[in-house]
Amino acid sequence: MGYKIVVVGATGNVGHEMLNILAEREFPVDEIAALASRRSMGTEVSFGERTLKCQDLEHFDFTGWDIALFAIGSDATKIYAPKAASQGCVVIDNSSLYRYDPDVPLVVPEVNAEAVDGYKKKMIIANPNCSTAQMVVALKPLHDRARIKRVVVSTYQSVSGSGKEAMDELWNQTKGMFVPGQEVAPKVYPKQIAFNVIPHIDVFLDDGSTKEEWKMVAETKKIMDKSIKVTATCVRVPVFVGHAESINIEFEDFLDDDEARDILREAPGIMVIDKREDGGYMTPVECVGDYATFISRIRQDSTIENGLNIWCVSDNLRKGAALNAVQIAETLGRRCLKKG
Ligand code: 11C
Repeated sequence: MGYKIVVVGATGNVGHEMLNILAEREFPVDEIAALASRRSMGTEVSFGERTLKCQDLEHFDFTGWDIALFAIGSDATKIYAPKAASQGCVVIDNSSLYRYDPDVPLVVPEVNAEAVDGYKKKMIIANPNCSTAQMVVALKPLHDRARIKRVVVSTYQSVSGSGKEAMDELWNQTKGMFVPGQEVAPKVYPKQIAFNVIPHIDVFLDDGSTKEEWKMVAETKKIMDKSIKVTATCVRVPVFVGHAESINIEFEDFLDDDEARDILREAPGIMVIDKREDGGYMTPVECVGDYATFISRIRQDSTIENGLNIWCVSDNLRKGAALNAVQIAETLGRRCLKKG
């Protein structure tokens, strides 16, 4: 016996990956519904070998459905997540709406799987921001061994994090650079993204940081340990899929790079690719479609007492969004909603 699963936002980048990953991982599905906004009603989406027709989110009755994976914006989530929850369906939400609510668990299963048990308060579990998810997977096993005091992270984030229109903007702007008269002005981003990098993701806050940077701080504390200090600089780069992060970590205890490498090799969800030679590291284009968080360039930071630098790469639509949501559903099934 399996679950009755709903995917909300099935035509988007993340919803599409949710369907793929549920099928790939053979999630025990008895029945599945793909939902989208009214204008996408009837659009066909793939679920393994099957084709599903999108149903209208607005009129969907969640009664009798077990789990809904939400991959729509916060505004629509605010309307439909409480509706699904009140009809008895557990919501796993990819938006930022509930992440900082103390009554909603924020979960990365490799790090805090047990937190899903708190789902009952609101019948909602939040999925973290993509840049946080891959970072905490990398940090957790190191924190368990040597206690992290402070993290300095710089991100190199792909355009798929901003949705399909942003991917089109990068593609069209890149092509347009070579055809006189066909230059494409920035629309999704405030500046040209083709052949450029933009140190600005999400809105600016009063202290000069951006919301994306704030999310990395607040979410790491909620998922891992509120005593960890995090400072982030988040940058958009002209890459379609795959976020990269340069992470500098300061520990309470000494941890050398060889031991860190061994710990990371054994840790769940991580693949270490770290040869100190040309090409002996991971890059975003190589991680696309993979489940792992890849760690490379593990090395001592000799400018502080107990410091390490690492390079962390992951598919932002998978571990950063859809895969993590499906892993939460798997964890919820194992721990709380057993079937059969
Ligand atoms: C980006 N990280 O790359 C964002 C996308 O809070 O879930 C996901 C935003 C979020 O633009």
